Amino acid sequence: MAEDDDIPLTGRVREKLVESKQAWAREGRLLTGRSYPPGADPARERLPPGQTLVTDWPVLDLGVQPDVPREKWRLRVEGLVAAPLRLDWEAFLALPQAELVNDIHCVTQWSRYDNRWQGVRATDLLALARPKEEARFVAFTSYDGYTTNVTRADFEREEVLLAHSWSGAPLDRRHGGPVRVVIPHLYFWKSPKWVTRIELLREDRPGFWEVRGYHNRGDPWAEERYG
Ligand SMILES: Nc1nc2c(c(=O)[nH]1)N[C@H]1C(S)=C(S)[C@@H](COP(=O)(O)O)O[C@H]1N2
Ligand SMILES: [Mo]
Repeated sequence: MAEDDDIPLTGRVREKLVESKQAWAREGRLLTGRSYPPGADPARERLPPGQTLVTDWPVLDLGVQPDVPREKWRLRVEGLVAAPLRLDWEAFLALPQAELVNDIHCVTQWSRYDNRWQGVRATDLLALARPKEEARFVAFTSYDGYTTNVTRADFEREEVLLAHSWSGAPLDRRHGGPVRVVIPHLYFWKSPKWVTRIELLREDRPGFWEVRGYHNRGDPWAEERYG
């Protein structure tokens, strides 16, 4: 499966779920506009506005959790790069490894603190691929056909990881194993599970939720949920 250039969005996506999330986006549901209590210093708050803390870890996707064995898994970094990469599992693990702890904020209003990830930093990956000057945007494609987009500046940050492990164990398939992206400073829909392709682009290319009414950037501190 994994070798194809085109990864079609699976026909089995949960259409109903997608439709209702899209309708929420249209109506601005979940836009709390909530501000912190008087006297609170937003710069010192850990929980972004409108979020609720959870201790479990909800699973959210389009209803298909692709089963990608490590031997078949590939990661490509291409587009506007001087040295396109095509990594298999062994090559990926041979890259410098990092461990990071961060908080997750999902647009559906849950946040989860202190997630411990192991993987490869985006900055290390990009140092190898050497993006060209004109590369300003990044588009991700996953094995389930999911796509999402960020600016190069949002991807090229110290805390952005291509994670293969969580809490010291291989990342569970339900949460995006073998490898998912983790971009902790944006809402979690910007962190693609089962990632296989990273493209550096001159022009922005809105992804699955971005064309369905979600915000293009998704900063939880600014409540950039929709539009
Ligand atoms: N490949 C892929 N990545 C995805 C999604 C998806 O449907 N497919 N859903 C996104 C959304 S909307 C969220 S909130 C998080 C959920 O990650 P989790 O299931 O590990 O909590 O994954 C994001 N990454
Ligand atoms: Mo989400």
